[in-house]
Amino acid sequence: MIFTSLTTIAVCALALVQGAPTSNERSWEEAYAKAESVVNQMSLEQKIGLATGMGWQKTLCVGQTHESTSPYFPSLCLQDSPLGTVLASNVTAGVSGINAAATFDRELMYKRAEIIGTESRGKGVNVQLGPSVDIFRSAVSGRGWEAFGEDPYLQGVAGSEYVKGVQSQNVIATAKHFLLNNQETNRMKSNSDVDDRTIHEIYAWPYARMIDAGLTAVMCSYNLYEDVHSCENDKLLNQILKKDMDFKGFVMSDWGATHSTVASANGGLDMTMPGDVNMGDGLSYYGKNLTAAVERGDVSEGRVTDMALRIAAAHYKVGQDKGFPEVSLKSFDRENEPEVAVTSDEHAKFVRDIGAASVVLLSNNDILPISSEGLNKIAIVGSDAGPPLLPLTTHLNEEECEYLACNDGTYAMLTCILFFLKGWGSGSVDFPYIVTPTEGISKRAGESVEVVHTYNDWDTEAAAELAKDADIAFVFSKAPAGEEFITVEGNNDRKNMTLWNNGDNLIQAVADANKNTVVVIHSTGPVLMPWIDHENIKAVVWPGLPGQETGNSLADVLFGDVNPSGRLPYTIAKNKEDYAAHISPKYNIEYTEKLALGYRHFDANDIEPLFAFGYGLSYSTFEYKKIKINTNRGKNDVLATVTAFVKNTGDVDGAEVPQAYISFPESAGEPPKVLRGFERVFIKAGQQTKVTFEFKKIDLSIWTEESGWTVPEGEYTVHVGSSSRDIHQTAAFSL
Ligand SMILES: *[C@@H]1O[C@H](CO)[C@@H](O)[C@H](O)[C@H]1NC(C)=O
Ligand SMILES: *[C@@H]1O[C@H](CO)[C@@H](O)[C@H](O)[C@H]1NC(C)=O
Ligand SMILES: CC(=O)N[C@H]1CO[C@H](CO)[C@@H](O)[C@@H]1O
Repeated sequence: MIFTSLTTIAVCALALVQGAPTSNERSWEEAYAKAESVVNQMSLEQKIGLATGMGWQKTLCVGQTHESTSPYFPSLCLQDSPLGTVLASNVTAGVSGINAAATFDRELMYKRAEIIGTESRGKGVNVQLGPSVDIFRSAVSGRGWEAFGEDPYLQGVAGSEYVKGVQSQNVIATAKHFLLNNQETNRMKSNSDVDDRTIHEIYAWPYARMIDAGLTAVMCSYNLYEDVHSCENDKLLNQILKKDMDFKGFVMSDWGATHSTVASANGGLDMTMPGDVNMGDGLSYYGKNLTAAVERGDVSEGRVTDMALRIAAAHYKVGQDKGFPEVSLKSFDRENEPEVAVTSDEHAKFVRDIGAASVVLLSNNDILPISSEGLNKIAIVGSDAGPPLLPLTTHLNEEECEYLACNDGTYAMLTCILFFLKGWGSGSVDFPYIVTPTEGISKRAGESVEVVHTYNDWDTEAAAELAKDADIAFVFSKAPAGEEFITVEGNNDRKNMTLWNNGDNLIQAVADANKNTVVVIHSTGPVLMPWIDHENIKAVVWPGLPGQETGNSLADVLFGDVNPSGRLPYTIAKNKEDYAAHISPKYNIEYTEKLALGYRHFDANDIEPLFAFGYGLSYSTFEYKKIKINTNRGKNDVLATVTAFVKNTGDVDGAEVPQAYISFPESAGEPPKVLRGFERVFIKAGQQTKVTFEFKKIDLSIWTEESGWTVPEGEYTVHVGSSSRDIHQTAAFSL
């Protein structure tokens, strides 16, 4: 069964049927007051009902809590994913988290999340299982693409915008996976061995920022820390999350990550998901087991009240207690159920725009944007430019998927349609349609241009033949990855950093044949580029995982309708060995790099990356001037303010992403520099704009075990530039 024209699958222009959000968010005080008035009337069993999932595949949602009838408290529906609503049709398949990060644009990050929130609400989803803020510790980690890259500051900003956007739609956002879940290999049984300072400054940092932004739920992870499972880890949940970071919402387990009754309840777990002891067995560590533990006195009733209060307060805080829609999901084997449509033309337009804004232009030797002058023929090579061979929304069993090769077609999120979650893991959603790169480019090129293509990745001779007399040749390749419970060609974490499907040979063959070769790569993370210095490769384009509008977003940038401004949210190294951290096959995963992760490690060890963190080209040029510092110790928590002027010195309008990196005083023991500010600014050709970076106490602090967050005394340097390796202006101040 091969579906040749997937794009004819209804491009739904759907009326939004869900009502508008009903009420504004409440403060935690107001939310707790409401929660107390209800929870104080509940029996022990009713409180435990809030904390216990009804079981795997027992309801339409991937997780659902029990209702309380008198006093009334609704059953809450929990549903993946960090990029939309899974197991549902008529939803938007937007850009991945890693693309949101690549925009370096707070407004786009917020707007993306607002759409995720609107659609979740429309589907009756109370608890949205995103954002993921797992730090991209290893360049080949399987789920790095769901989150926001290698830098904790960037993760903190992107995570906070996500929380604000989703919660503005009366939906509870869930930050995950707490904590130290940075690889898929052995994720159920490995122990992450990390020192306290590194935990606070790198891995817990984004959570602290999201808590400031009003975060209502956290998901604890599969792995262990200090030889204790995360979901019963007193130090992680009670001490760091709830005490040090003052988290007032609730903690749910990852699916099947609960391993006990008493230790979990006392260790800080507020809700077990999906409820079962083993997924689908109908038993539970909470439910009756928790009632018995309270009756025995092993868990206090006060602790159970705290669980129920945290859950109820989250619900009231986001204002989902009035007019919240009914659940409407396709779910597991009910794909013929009628479903509310929540996608729209407006959402699709946004996906196209943010897709274009997240394209990173890695190199460009005067070939882009494509000029229509003398353009008669375009060649497109590679399966990564074409349609998936499988339908985009159907259940298929594993044999069918393997038979048709799961990694066929353009890589826009996940193209493997497998089992019930059809993608590669719970971080995916169904595509309503997909505009392939070939379609996007052909449409934009217009009828006067001949576009020829081959999707055969293995016949390099045919590819060269096709490319040789084209005015410009695009060669596409990819490197997918995904969640642990599905393995494709032996990968979840990627086994290597090489392109898939013969990519390097294909690129080499096309470049040998055509002197205007443009390479386009869809990847979850860095890949090796042995062909990077080939003289015929005139540009390398890096669009990430852009979702349903992938071809249109790409064409917008290739033809210059959008001036690229995407930036790398991770470092692309020349060699795999250049990275600080690697996937560990051991039980005990030692985070020996400590604070020197990603670009911090490249800086500390003076290693030249292939493409630096924060890097990305524009069709214009920018000049930085007049950096100025004001120190205002103690005022509104802001210790220093830095301003600079950025001028668009080219002849096209475009956005620039000035970034501010801080060097701490020598004595602080920090890596050479760390990101502490960025701003995406749109500047017309010839114009200039002022950018301002404010550094708060937390931005200039380090974590010490003796005194917590501390501002070290001494000289700080601010570096303002357009990437971590392209610093234009520097200034110093003392605190
Ligand atoms: C209570 O938990 C144990 C595992 O510790 C499990 O075997 C048992 O079936 C559970 N009881 C119920 C009623 O779910
Ligand atoms: C890397 O892994 C991919 C995907 O499994 C595979 O296609 C490729 O051949 C591997 N490359 C090397 C050099 O092993
Ligand atoms: C209301 C609406 O447009 N529903 C559509 C949802 O998607 C399915 C296919 O997955 C269509 O058949 C429905 O028409």
